[in-house]
Amino acid sequence: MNQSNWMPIEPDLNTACAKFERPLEELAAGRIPALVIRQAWPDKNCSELIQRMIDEELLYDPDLPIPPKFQKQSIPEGYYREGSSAVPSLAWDEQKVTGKSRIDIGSSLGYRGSDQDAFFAHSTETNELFERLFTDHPDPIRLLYDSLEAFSVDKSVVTAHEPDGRKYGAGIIRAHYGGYTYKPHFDSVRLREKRENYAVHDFEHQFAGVLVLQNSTVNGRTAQGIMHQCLWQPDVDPHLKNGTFHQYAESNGIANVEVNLEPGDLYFFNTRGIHEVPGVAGGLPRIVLATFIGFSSDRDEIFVWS
Ligand SMILES: O=C(O)CCC(=O)C(=O)O
Ligand SMILES: [Fe+2]
Repeated sequence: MNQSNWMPIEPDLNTACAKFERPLEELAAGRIPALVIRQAWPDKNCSELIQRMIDEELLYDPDLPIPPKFQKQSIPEGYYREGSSAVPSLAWDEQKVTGKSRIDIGSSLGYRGSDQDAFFAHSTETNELFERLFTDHPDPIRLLYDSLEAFSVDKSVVTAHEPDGRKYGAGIIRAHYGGYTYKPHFDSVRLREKRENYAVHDFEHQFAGVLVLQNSTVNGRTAQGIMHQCLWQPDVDPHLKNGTFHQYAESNGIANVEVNLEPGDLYFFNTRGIHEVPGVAGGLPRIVLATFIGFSSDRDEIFVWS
């Protein structure tokens, strides 16, 4: 298949459902790079939510000096690769130099999962915060879950939980400042993090669902995700680790596509596919609502976590 055949399916649910009997199976098999819903959430909702988060001091205003509490909270670029329990505070000095940092509103399994009790306690607080934030306001997490359920045709979408009822964080809001970059990588609780002690480990496929709330722009260029037509295999690993994936892709004729999104656009992709988001150091941070998704053809429920 050449590059031009491997294209995101857009602009809406009906288009995907008219084209494929089961759009999520196409993602699972890597036959399409992404499912996109354009303007799934009105622009006005995006900007109102961001302002509310700044007012509540969940995010900081990039025009003002960075408040000290965010220095402690910020996540270093590339941290997700580690999957260990180390705290990131040492990296702050480096971030002051590069200006690249990330603020998470939510509970990341990749970041916090090494301590299971702490992870679920943190997730409970996150879910309470989101309840409060989205009571009497448009709820982007609901929108994401409902869209995913529609793509699934006949499955139900729930927040991931353990057999004893402990719930994962329902989603995570991430603000990326100063050109924060996701280098070529894949995400998998099964194949990369090997978190066998979590229920989400049991799903065959992992997807991401991401709603863009604000983009970062410099000279008309915006930060956008690039999907490579390459599902992770062990032999790709050295190239991800050594930073030579682009050469590897080039010499193996691996196609890629940039999924160009505006605030309010929602996309779903297979996180086993190698993907990246090169940063753009604009005045405003790129802010997204992000989720991970567990999908198995033979299971009626789809689990969502962050
Ligand atoms: O922000 C995005 O669009 C995707 C980010 C990503 O790849 C990740 O969080 O692992
Ligand atoms: Fe990713």
